[in-house]
Amino acid sequence: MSFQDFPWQHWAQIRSAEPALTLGDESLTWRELCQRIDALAGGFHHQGVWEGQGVVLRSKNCPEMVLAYLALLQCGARILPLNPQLPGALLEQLLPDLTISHALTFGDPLTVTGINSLAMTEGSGFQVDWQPSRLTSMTLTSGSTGLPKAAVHTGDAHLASAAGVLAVMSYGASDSWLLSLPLFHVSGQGILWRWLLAGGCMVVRDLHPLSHALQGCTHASLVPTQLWRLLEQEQPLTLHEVLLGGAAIPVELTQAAQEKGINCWCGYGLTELASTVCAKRADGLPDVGEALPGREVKVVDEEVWIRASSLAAGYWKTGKVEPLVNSQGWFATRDRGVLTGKRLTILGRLDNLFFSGGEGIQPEEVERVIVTHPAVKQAFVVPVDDAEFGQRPVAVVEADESLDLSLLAEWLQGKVARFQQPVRWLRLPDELRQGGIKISRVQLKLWIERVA
Ligand code: 4YB
Repeated sequence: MSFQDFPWQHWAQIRSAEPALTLGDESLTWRELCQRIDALAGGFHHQGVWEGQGVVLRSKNCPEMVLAYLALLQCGARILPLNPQLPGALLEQLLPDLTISHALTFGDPLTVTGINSLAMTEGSGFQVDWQPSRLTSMTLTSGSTGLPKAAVHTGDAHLASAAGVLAVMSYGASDSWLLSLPLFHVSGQGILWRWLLAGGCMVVRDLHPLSHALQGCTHASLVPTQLWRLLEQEQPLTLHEVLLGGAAIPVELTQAAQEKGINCWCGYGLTELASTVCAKRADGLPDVGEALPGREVKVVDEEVWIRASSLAAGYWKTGKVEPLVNSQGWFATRDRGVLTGKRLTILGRLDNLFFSGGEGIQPEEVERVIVTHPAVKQAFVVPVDDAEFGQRPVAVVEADESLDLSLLAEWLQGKVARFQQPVRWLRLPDELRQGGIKISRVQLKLWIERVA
């Protein structure tokens, strides 16, 4: 489907009085949504936001952030949604190369020279033309080394991402997708663009507790740990479909969800690809399914390569868009994978592979076994330096308080090779949950070095 106007204007023409967006307790129709966006876009334009400018939107998900994202699109801005928990020192290094002129922040102001603060004031309506090839968003990658990069996507790429997912999952006008993952991550933006493509309903609410936020929602995107926590609660759910992703998805998890009547979809996605690349209905097998329409996947020397209409135009660097495809026109992901027929299985990140006494350890391979323990929700295997072995594996787990970790070490014996057995077991500390959807392995390693 191609839009002639901004998607919300399109839906306001044909579904004017139908519900579009639930913001906390307030419900907006497509017509009301258009009015709110017009006024906000007018306010931003009045404050000097022009087409093509880079604008920081620093917030955790909230109604204002969603309205601001849409209004900035209507101003033709190149939006950089930011995790409010990113440290100021990192932003000072990062932002100068991202050509940012304004920042809208909820919470602490952003003090980086040359960036003007924006306020949520209303003005008389404003819009640029809808141009699907305009660069609309910059999303930071969660690279394992160095500074994050900003993958820049056009509206076309976001809509191509949405179309691929909606070719397999049904989501229509009478469905509500909870904005259950942050807009500063592609998984949150994926929800928003699917909502805009389908003209369904999106729900923006405080996510704690998740079971309350989900009331009345038919769809959600979750990382595996969120679904584990949800399944522990007793509340009945209206949830029909859950799209899982972001990390390895244990089959035990999808089976437990299925028993509670939740249909699970296993997805594999990346920032550069504007979220989901492969997906399948959970079927008790550990693969992530086939490439969705509009994507091609191949494996070269164990590495997953992707070609897709949802691929970012490039990484933004001081006003230029640096291409991210290799000389053969593919995006090489740094993920290790195998194709069985057309179905892809992800083995882990090539960058996570380390050597211990000459033996290669792919941490995700060991983690997959640890999380099959019924008291474990999440596990990480991280290398620590060792004079004799070069590096040795240490396990960091999120597990039931009552679980004695030494029993876990015992339980693992015989389930993985001896060189893969972690030499220490630690509990995941709260300080490493930084508002994002993933725990950073770099931060984990630094933390282990501090506490060891
Ligand atoms: C995986 C993986 C998998 C990613 N097995 N490793 O809309 C969605 O698709 C969605 C729904 C729910 C939760 C998350 C999502 C996402 O978009 C996730 C996108 C993402 O994680 N992007 S990322 O750039 O932060 O990380 C990408 C990396 O994550 C990949 O390169 C893989 O290493 C890993 N990953 N899905 C195993 N199913």
